[in-house]
Amino acid sequence: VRTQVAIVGAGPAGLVLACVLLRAGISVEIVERQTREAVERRARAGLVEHRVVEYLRAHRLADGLVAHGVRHGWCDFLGLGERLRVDYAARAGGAAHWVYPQQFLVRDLIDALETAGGRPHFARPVTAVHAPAAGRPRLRCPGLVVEADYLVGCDGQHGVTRAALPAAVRDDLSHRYPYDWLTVLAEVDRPVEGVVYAVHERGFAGMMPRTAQLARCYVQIPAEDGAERWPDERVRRELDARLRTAHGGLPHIGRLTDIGVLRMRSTISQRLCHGGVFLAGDAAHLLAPAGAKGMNAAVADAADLADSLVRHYHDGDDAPLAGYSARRLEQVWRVQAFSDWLLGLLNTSTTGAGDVRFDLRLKLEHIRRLAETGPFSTDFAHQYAGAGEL
Ligand code: RFL
Repeated sequence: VRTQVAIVGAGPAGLVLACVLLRAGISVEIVERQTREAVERRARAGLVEHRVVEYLRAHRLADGLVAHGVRHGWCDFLGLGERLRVDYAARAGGAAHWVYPQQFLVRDLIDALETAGGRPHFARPVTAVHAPAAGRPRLRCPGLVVEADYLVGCDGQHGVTRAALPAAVRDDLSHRYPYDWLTVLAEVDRPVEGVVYAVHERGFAGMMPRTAQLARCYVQIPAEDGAERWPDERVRRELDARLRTAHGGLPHIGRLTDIGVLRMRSTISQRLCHGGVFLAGDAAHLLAPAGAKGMNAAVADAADLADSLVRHYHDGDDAPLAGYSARRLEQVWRVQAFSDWLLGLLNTSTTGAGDVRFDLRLKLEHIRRLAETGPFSTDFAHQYAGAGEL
């Protein structure tokens, strides 16, 4: 098959890119390893930034999100017996998150793609990507070879596209944090009203709204600890110990599902293109998983690349495509710096000498400044909510 743009991976990045290009009259082939049912069931992110929602809205890709998502503009920090509310939407000129599970957004995007005439190839793992420095790129999967003007790898951190680019071109920069996060989906007896971050001497714990019956919870654990060392009872005990405060107010946690460990690491490639091949989303950068930035950055990459490709095909202007890597890396590093700072605030240092209460007392001081009005909390609010435009 010959096409203008070939896309590997039908996650948020690949699907947004495919929808925008197809509607602009550019031919697209999108190839996904998993079945449609599997990608529509994969529960991951849930907080969509203000600027991402605005972009999706402007491209008529946010109907489901706006109809069924919930706007969310504050978060609570628990620490040393205090519960401090950070009303970030008020400080960011009304910019807020929308709570909408990633798998619902993915389902909506697949529907939109099909309505626009797209036919995604599901259950076709790409086994090889040919990424020449000059000339047309190609991908191969069972029963199909696609040759394209441009090929975009939206196939995540372990995808084949990033592996097909020369390591010296990507020049990855990586960082390993000295702890991991256990993550579970918890059934709750009523919706979690808002994001809760607990800083605690036993380590961080967090609770994020997802649906009326489900919350995503996180528990800081020692680096390289295995999920098998965390039976339900132990997870429940730690969530209780770290999230309960004298102020109470959190829903009861019922059955736990989808237990996994997030290895806390970041990798950012220093170059996101090579010849006609581009990287977007997790394939280009695995961000520190705090502040709910991964899916949002993935859509932001797709939005930039879609606009750049439209300019190339409609106006013959190649400058936007040539600047994609530099433009996105500037934004991505800004987001990474924010997430890295938030991780430092949330996680308890388990290695340092001295009294853990000293560390907690310091954290509380930062949190108090986030809860007050002033330039510190205003800057946090803008970055956290993703104020402004993509
Ligand atoms: P995705 O979503 O991983 O999609 C990549 C797609 O590529 C397919 N694929 C292939 N297809 C064909 N051939 C191959 N050889 C292929 N190899 C892979 C995969 O099957 C898949 O469908 O990447 P994308 O589009 O870049 O999107 C990135 C986001 O999914 C990711 O950053 C977020 O989920 C991260 N993340 C969160 N981000 C947020 O913005 N807010 C959050 O609240 C948030 N919470 C989370 C998260 C990630 C989590 N996990 C499990 C990693 C919570 C969790 C638990």
